[in-house]
Amino acid sequence: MSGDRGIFIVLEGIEGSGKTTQAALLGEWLEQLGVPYRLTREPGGTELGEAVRQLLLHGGSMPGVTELLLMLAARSALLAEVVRPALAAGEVVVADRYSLSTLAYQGYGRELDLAQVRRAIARATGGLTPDLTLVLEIPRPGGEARRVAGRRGEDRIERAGGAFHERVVEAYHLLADTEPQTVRLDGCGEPASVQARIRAALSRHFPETFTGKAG
Ligand code: T5A
Repeated sequence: MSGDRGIFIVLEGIEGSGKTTQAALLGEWLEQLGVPYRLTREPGGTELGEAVRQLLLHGGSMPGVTELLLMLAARSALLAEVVRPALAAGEVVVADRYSLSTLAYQGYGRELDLAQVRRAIARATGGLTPDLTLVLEIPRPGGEARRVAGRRGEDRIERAGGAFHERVVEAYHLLADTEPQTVRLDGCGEPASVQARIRAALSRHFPETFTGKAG
């Protein structure tokens, strides 16, 4: 546990892995269960964070370390304004991306010094770690196909190039096996099937909150 009263759950994975879709479905389930919850996304989720998101996804080029610090500036605001108060109130927080993204994209993708990235994350988050991170795994062409099918254009980070994104994919494989409280989940198939896997994982990890409630 994070030391707060609520539960902090993070959905992670490459672009198009289905995080946003699954976060919404998870919200529906929590609603049905009568469990108070909050959905967040990164970068974004606060007024400042949404302004920073515009710069990060639709602004011009910037050094990798600038990108890192902007991601973390948005995160520190989100934690202060939304996540910590929700956890303190006993809510379940479902976050669409968190620190695993920073390790994967800025650490491995941009090839910044990993120890420095970890220190910067710790500084921005005050050491708040998720109770569980679920990495939705799909092959990279699958994520790309979903983006195209959804008629969404590429943002600045999606345009970073094939080698960058291959490093991100490899990073997620590695981090899913090595980071604490992190599990891989098959993100392929119909959204309802993926959601069933997520609910089963939550029931296993948090039996007091979810046991017998999957499905
Ligand atoms: N970033 C972020 C960093 O570099 N460092 C950081 O620290 C952080 C926090 C954020 C970008 O910022 C980077 C990573 C990203 O490049 P974003 O747009 O918020 O950008 O995040 P993306 O992951 O790019 O969002 P996507 O919308 O592309 O991916 P999702 O949320 O994983 O996928 P989702 O649910 O939106 O689905 C995408 C499409 O696929 C369909 C959906 O309907 C949608 O059209 N879909 C499915 N189709 C078939 N089968 C399924 N099971 C499907 N699930 C969804």
